[in-house]
Amino acid sequence: MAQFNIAGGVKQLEDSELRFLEEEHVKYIQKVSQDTTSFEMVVMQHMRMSGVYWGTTAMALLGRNLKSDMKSDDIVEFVLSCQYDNGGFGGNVGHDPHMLYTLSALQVLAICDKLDLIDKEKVIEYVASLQNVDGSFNGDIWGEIDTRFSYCALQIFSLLGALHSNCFNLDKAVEFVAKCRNFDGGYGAVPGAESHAGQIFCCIGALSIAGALHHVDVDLLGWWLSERQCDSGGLNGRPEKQADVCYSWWILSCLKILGRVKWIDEDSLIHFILKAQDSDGGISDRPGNMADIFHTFFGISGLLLLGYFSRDEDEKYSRYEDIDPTYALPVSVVKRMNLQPQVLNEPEIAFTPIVPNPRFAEL
Ligand code: GRG
Repeated sequence: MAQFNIAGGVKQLEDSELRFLEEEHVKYIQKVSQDTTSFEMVVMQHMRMSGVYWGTTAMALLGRNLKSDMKSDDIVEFVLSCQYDNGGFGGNVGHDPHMLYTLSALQVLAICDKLDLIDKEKVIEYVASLQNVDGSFNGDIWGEIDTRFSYCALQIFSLLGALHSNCFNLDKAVEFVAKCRNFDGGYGAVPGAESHAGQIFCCIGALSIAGALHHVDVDLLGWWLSERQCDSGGLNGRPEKQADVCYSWWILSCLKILGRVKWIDEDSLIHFILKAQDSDGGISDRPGNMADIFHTFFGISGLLLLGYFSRDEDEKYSRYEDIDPTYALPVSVVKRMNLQPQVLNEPEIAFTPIVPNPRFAEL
């Protein structure tokens, strides 16, 4: 019997009935996609574009028909209505353009195969205008700098076929990301900032898109990332913090790109993600909490990267799509667009990270 948690009103599955709740998640994603009036949706309205990306991508990964199951024509119309004359996209109609939502918009259009509907040169000009002389990128005209925006910019240029054009400086962009590497092998938001798994994803993703993974200290970073696994099986984003389902994506995608997924205990992470499902649909940050679309998308993506669905022998998941760890898009989209992210092979000799890392003895 599912348990009812009075504090959060969330129904959790017992260990004995633990399974992936496909139909419930599909209904949850459809409900959230139509919702513009609940409290949760009102407070998230400034980032609706990213919400649309999480929901649409999750449904594509589950092998659903986007036209009928997600009303993708309406979604494309919404995305187009958020574009500005300067080429950038806002997080919602009437909201200012920003790098984050420009990437989400392009990712949705890429999934729906509708990139031809926009003026690509305008978008390229907008993103290029946000690059600084040190290679970093601002998020918008107000000037915040963060490696998130480096990743967004490189993915946008790549989706628009402009990665190797001279409209921006790719070498400088790579140099800036490389400068954000810390003594522990991780990366932060700017040079010298604390290593954080979300920022590490952005830096590894950017370097993978640029074909510049030689900047990474692969074993040191692989060790730091695998150290993020907590007793619960879930992963945290930095030392001494709580595990959160979204790090299943931020960390596993990096380990996948670096060929080191086997360095974590996959079964206990699968257990953590499945326990974070609400039996009415949706996945939360950790077991017992309220579900949301962000964690639902990253929970499903984590299970895909862990190969959970290919373990099933009766092929009930055969229509599911793999997710590309660099682009965070279905692999079929990455192939259709002929994108070629760099990934590293698994090491030939199995390595079990030791705690503490012996290389710290040298410091
Ligand atoms: C296309 C997948 C994709 C991403 C686009 C926006 C972006 C690029 C990346 C965001 C990377 C990032 C910084 C993720 C972290 C998100 C998160 C859960 C932040 C919470 O930070 P804290 O400090 O949480 O509140 P902790 O877990 O450290 O306590």
